[in-house]
Amino acid sequence: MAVRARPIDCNGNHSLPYLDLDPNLTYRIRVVNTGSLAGFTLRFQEENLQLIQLDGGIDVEPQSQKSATSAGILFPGQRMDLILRRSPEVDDQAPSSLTIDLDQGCFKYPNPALTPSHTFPIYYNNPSIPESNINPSAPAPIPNDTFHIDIERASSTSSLLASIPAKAQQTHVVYTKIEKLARLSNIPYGFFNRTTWKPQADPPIPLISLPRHQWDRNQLAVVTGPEPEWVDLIVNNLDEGPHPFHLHGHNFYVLFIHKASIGWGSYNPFQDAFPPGLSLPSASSDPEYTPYDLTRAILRDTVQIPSRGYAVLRFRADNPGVWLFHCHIAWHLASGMAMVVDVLGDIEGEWAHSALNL
Ligand SMILES: [Cu+2]
Repeated sequence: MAVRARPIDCNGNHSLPYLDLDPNLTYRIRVVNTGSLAGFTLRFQEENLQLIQLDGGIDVEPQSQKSATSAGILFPGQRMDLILRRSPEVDDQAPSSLTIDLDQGCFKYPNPALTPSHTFPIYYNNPSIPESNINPSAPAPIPNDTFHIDIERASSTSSLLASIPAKAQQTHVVYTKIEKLARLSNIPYGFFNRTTWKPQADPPIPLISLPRHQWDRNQLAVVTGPEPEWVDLIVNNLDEGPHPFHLHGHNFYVLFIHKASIGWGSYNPFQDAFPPGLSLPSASSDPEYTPYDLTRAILRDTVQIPSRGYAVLRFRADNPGVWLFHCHIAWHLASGMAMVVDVLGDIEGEWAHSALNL
């Protein structure tokens, strides 16, 4: 049953939070999306931005556009580091503002109770602004025609990209979806392949100290083997919505992301001659040939995978452990949209004791 909602004003009559900056200083802004559902974009009125790092310390190639004023979309779990400078054309004392726009791509239906944009004042050289003097009404939103940094199109620095091999040593393919099944009382659950994840319960012992054959039926594992190897993980998103997937214990190179305009948009390299969404190459006899543009890859630990699309993630599986790979939308994880990546275990999964000296 639909329940009527009404707009909720979280600020009430209180003063807006504000930034108090010095126009002569350059600031490093570290942004973390700790949200449980939506991505967001930051827009500044009178400042210029430069994106320097993603996902906690991973350097990106400097942008040629020096006068960008907005950056995003930052999805749940993702981080970005920005350099913020006062625009040189602007009067030192002129007030400015920061607007945060919520991405509505994950909202299936219009929500009249949602205020998707919030604007906050920025003051310069005015450290003693009394709270009561701050205008409680929001500054006018910034027009949309500003230069934008699309962080999805950024690439890592060439030194980071130099270590990607032309081919991975192993390839794994998974499919993910939220499903409402009669056998699960029509309650939506997240799936990887045919498994909806729950914490290990039978027996209730951490996976890391349990031989793999004793893991319960709620654990889907990609097993990378006892030696460090380069792994391609191809994640097909069959769902109607996009999902931000996060891997623990490793960063991965995002080699390609595809969103289908028609059909499921899936890629199975064991069946398909070529990845959908990439142009067919001329016949190549080069054993090092790769369909992906490795000079444009981005190293990350959280990737937004579009609905009816896929992502090709390449990483070196060299950090021993049983690592969760999961959607970072809180209720999707809670409903089982997760699996594990078992790194440096032996064939039976007895590795934990020897590799970690447990
Ligand atoms: Cu999700």
